[in-house]
Amino acid sequence: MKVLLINPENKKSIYAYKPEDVKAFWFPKLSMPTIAAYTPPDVDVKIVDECVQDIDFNADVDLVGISVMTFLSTRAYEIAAKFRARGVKVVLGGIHVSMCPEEARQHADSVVVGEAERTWPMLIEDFRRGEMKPMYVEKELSNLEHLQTPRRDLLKPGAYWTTNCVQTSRGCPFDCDFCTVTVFGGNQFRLRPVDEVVEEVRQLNKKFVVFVDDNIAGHKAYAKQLFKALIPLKITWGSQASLTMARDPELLELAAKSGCTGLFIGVETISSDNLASVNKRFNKVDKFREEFKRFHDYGMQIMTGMIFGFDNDDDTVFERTVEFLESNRIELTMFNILTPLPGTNLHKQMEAEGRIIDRKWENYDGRHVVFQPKLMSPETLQEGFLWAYRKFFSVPSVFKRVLPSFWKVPRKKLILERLAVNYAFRRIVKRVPQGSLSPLAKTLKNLQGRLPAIETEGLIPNALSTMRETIGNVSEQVSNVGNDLYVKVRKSAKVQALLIELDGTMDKISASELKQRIIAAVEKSKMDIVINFENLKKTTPAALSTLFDLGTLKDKVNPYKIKCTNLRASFSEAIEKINQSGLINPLLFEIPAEEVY
Ligand code: B12
Ligand code: SF4
Repeated sequence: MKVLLINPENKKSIYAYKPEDVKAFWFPKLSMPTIAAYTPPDVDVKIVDECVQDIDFNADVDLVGISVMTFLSTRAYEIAAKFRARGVKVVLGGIHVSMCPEEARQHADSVVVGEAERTWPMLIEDFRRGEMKPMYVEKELSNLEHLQTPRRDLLKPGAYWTTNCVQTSRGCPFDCDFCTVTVFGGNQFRLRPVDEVVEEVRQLNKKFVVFVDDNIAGHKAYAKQLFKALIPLKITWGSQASLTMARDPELLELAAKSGCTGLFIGVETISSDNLASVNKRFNKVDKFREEFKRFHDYGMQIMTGMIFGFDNDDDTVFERTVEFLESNRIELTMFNILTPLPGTNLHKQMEAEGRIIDRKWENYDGRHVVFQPKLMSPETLQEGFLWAYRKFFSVPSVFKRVLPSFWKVPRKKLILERLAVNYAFRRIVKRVPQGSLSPLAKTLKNLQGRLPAIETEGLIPNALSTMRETIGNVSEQVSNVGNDLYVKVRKSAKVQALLIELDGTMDKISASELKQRIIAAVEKSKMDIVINFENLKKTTPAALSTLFDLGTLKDKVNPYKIKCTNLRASFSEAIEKINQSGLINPLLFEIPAEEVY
């Protein structure tokens, strides 16, 4: 009996990797090598990975198995149809099939739902007897003991950056709304016995290994045990981990000692509101800088996973994110557009909100906008994503990010490798459209920032937040900023207006600068401005009358309006004082927060 296992690739996509890209930084998934390992020994089994090989549709085979990720399902169904037209039976399996089994059934003779270590051998036996069932469902999750070693020998030799891929765990202890890992593997984090992992690594007899886990540090005690056991093997390795790894100094030290040279880390966004909205609160934005530094101090390279398009992302997110990554000297990044993958909470939520605008699975690759974003248009999101990619992999950015770690990296050769991978990414970036930032992005960026506040006399505290503190109801939003004035801006999703969030302290000088910026922003954006005073800690009557001084403000922004929310509730005392001095701006009007949020 002859079985052909196929890993599809959408070669029509401009984002598809070319053989030279695969050779430069790509490694295979273990899906097909694992299925091959569970194929009975008397069966002749071959693997074709379309990333590096062409499929021979006339091949002499009895059964074809295809591994299906969502964005490759269209291609997988195309391949299935070609073999089935010849009368060859086709089995589909993998994550997409497990999430959408009824859809996959339309395109195959049989589908395998869930993990297949137990069901695949059963399917083969049924097939031999001519009794293959239309669906095999694995309801249990195996305990990962005594797994067969994946058949890496069946992968095209020399085609990949590395094929030394080993899995130590399945699943993840977390459950981020956009991710399928926990949906597929259950929220049970399963671990392979350390000695079995070590033995597999030893048998590979290779200097560099990739652990294709979802979160290698998901179980700290296990990870420490594993890293200790790896030390004598004197390998170097890379993997995927959550930022929580940086919070355990012993774990980090053991990772470094065991040879960790780099990690892919799902940072996702630089907004804590975004993280909260997708159940990823364990990423702490205010700790990012310090946590990255801890990895860097051990000479480890960080590849961040960043996602654009969350509900709090507006036109400025692209530039801010790239600047943030550059300032933290992040060596590599994988930008993604938020994608509501089937089976995820995010998908359910977007579906319920009627926000899905594209149902073509080939566009669910993290590079296309398939939903309606909240604070920007789909076009702005698409263009901004492309812009960020190009900017991040531009030559000045590469030098800014990679070279400073020269002194920290234990072996200088690693720096050359890091430059080479950046160069390889540049090749891809140059093949795809260049992208652009929306004109609004610049306006918003110019308006926001930190303005120094010098005055210390006559400051009046925000009555609203004082009251909240007294009753112990301080929202997560209230930040611990210092004395300066912090200005955050975004476009309102509800009305045609720019929303300005003030935080910190506003004195006369910072108020005057803010006013100039507001005038410039109105001229450029042609929109009303709404200023929220809810989180401004302190200000002076003089600062408020400077900001709202009629003579300069009204004429300059006409016909647009400057509106406020939470001004009177926060600073009634200051307003009272201005009233007494007769300086209050009669056109300044307050609107309820619900109108704009
Ligand atoms: C390593 C990895 C990568 C690597 C390498 C990927 C590559 N060469 O394609 C990197 C980091 C580069 C990567 C990139 C991406 N990845 Co990835 N990746 C993984 C990861 C962590 C491990 C894959 C692996 O080797 N698993 C081990 C094998 C043994 O498990 P398995 O694939 O589930 O296979 C089992 C069963 O599913 C089943 N099975 C699978 N196929 C078949 C076929 C048949 C016929 C049968 C019978 C059974 C069967 O049997 C196997 C044994 O039980 C998985 C998560 C995971 N735990 O699987 C994500 C995962 C596969 N990736 C995912 C995604 C989204 C991506 C990206 C699109 C992200 C992005 N936007 O850039 C890219 C695109 C990759 C590409 N091909 O272009 C998603 C897929 C979601 C989906 N619905 O499609 C996953 C599930 C993670 C997630 N966050 O949800 N990825
Ligand atoms: S931490 Fe990473 S792997 Fe785990 S659920 Fe979140 S996104 Fe998925």
